[in-house]
Amino acid sequence: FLPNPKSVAIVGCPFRGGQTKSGVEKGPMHLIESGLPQQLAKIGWKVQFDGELQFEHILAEDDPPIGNLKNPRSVSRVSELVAKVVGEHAKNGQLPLTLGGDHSLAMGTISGTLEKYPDACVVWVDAHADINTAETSDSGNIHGMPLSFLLGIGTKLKEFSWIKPLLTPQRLVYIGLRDVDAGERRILREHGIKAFSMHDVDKHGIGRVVEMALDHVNPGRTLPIHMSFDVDGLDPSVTPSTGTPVHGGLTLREGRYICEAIYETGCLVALDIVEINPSLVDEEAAKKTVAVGCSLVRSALGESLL
Ligand code: HAR
Ligand code: MN
Ligand code: MN
Ligand code: MN
Repeated sequence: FLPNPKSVAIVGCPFRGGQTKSGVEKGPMHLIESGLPQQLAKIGWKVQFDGELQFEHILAEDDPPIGNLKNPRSVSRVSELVAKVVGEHAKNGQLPLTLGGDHSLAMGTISGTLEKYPDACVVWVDAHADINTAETSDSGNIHGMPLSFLLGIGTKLKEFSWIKPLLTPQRLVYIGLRDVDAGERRILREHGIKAFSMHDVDKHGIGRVVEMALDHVNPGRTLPIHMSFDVDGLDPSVTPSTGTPVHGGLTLREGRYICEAIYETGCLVALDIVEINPSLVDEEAAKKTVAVGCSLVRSALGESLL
């Protein structure tokens, strides 16, 4: 499925409305300015980047909570636009690389991927399950909920009626989980969704975990893969500049190994890198986190170590 010639379209999404900390909207520009487009060109990709998407005109000026959901109209409109842009790049035969921004954007990116590849599977790398519904979420932050919308779980809201719940539970797999809410555990169990926690990574090693994850969602390695990578899946010592760090995460090598192994399948069709917040901690931490973000993308797009 990898485009040939290799062609990547960078979709910069300066959006923070899925959570409450400011600064995550600056993530995409930091990745760009640290040279990500040039790095991808250097490893053989034709790179299209026409500047970040502009969201100001579609952010709802008046966006009171619906139930406990924060910024629901803005999140919905932004994701709907992202779905269109990602879907168009995919239809053009490009690999959409979405730079966040917070993880609510995945409602858009995965919707866009499924538009072109209805049988795509999703590899979700994260400390969190991001599968709360409006009913189970304590925070009301929609970045903790995108997968419930994509799966069509929970109360349907007319504001999000553009989302086609095309993702099925058996086409989703997680790696890196270690902060899962009680309501999310129930959802994972009820829907039989496969998840590899940090316990599994410690027990089996990352090589075996990625193999088992792919055997579950993509047994013949014949389905397209959308990888959604939240940098908080890595340990905070590796990616400190993120809004909800959780200790005990993936090492840099484990994170890059996941990306390398997904590239090796030849099935990657879309990639998200989200939740880099350069305004948290300090400048050194931001630089480090951005550099790690770039290295994950390079690994997923085939940078070889030898
Ligand atoms: N589970 C919590 C919630 O729903 C925390 C979610 C934190 N989310 C992210 N995305 N950083 O993975 O609010
Ligand atoms: Mn997370
Ligand atoms: Mn928690
Ligand atoms: Mn996430």
